[in-house]
Amino acid sequence: MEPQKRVAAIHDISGFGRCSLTVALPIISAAGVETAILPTAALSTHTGGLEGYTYRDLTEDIGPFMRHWKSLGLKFDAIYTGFLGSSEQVGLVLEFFGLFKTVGNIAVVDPVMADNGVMYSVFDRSFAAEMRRLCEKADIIVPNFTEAAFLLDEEYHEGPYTKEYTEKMLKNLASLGAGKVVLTGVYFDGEKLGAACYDSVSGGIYYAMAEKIDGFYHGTGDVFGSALTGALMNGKTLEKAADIAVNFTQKSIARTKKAGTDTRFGVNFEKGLGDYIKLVNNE
Ligand code: PXL
Repeated sequence: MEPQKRVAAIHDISGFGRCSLTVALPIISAAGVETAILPTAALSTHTGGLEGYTYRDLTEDIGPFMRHWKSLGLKFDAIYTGFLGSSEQVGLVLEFFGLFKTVGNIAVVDPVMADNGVMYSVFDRSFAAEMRRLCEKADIIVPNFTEAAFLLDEEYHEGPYTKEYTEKMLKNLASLGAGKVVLTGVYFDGEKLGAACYDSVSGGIYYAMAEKIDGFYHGTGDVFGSALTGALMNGKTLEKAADIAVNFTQKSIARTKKAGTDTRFGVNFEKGLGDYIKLVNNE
């Protein structure tokens, strides 16, 4: 049996609302991968439309956390980063890369900061330059179209998109430094939505698409990024991992839509974990 893979997941923990670590930990664990978590902040809920959330910044703990892990001789097969609260936290994650990034492992960076053409309420546009610093050092970046535009210092365009625009974005994003780009929220018509993958070494572009469901569901980027990371850690190619992650995310949205749950409460990914486990294990 192959040695178990280990991921370091660096995100906030929002107690309610199914995003960041409350999504990354169960999904990556379900993929059979050991998941070490480095919480960047503790919130009562995420900041996406839920009023009155608490926010405990954990910046001071990040340095001691990583130095302790280093002293234990820990090694990671992937570093997966998401929501970071400040430019200082970006700097600390870059330090984390300095301590734990190797030629053999991968850094998956989701530049969580914006959606639907606007920055999340806790950020302003200048934060995009901070996220760009992290994307430069990543192996794979996983932005949505808003994050992609802001990383490139461009205006956001609403979909539907053209293949030409999507592929130009993929190439411009790769030129920031990450060899591989997975752009989410890609759709060309009202029928399908998914992710576009680009490998700047092979030049290959791949679209992982599923039936489009109308509406905005919170936390889907984190569900997608976590499922992608878990699948990659099981030896799946980027294309196959994107197919698995799109399928898992789309079914989670479909279940949530059927139940009529408040879209701010995140999606029902839990009921899809059984199928996800089978897919990552080729069953
Ligand atoms: O899902 C992205 C995310 C993660 N963490 C926090 C957030 C958001 C998006 O709003 O507010 C705290």
